[in-house]
Amino acid sequence: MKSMQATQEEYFSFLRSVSLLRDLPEEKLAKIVDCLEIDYFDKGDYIIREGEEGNTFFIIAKGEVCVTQTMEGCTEPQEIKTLGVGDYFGEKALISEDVRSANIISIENDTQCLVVDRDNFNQIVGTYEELQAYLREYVEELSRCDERRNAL
Ligand code: WNU
Repeated sequence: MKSMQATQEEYFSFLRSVSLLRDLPEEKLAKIVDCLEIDYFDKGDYIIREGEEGNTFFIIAKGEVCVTQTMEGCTEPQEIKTLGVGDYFGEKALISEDVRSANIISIENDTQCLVVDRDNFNQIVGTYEELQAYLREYVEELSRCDERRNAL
């Protein structure tokens, strides 16, 4: 029977297709492949809960998720965007050393996420200045988006 598990090589070329990782040196990408875990989620599953502590970074390998967030004046968290294959999330809690700032909910069955823990994330991103600078800027932009939404 053919294994359902993708080969290391398939992960390697998938990761190369992720815009964030496009310019990473070969050996760093290989390191991510070595430390990867895969998590599977069904429709409606919470991958991340706003306000909880988090120590992981995710890359979507299959399926779709939606991002929702508490908003002033709303009783229910509001949907702010959807993410699909090749998109990533969870970097903000790691970079700002804060709790999770939004919910991430699987909106398909069999959504698959590649998961990188904080230590590996720091080793990969922390030793690659351009990537670190890019993510820091992006995270600041997200905070501004959060403020703007709540100011409406
Ligand atoms: C947003 N506000 C906040 C997204 C993913 C990656 C990048 C946008 Cl580089 P976390 C919750 C996660 C958070 C982000 C993600 O949700 N997120 C947002 C927003 O407008 N978070 N506060 N949009 S999708 C996205 C840019 O990854 O990281 O660890 O957990 O706080």
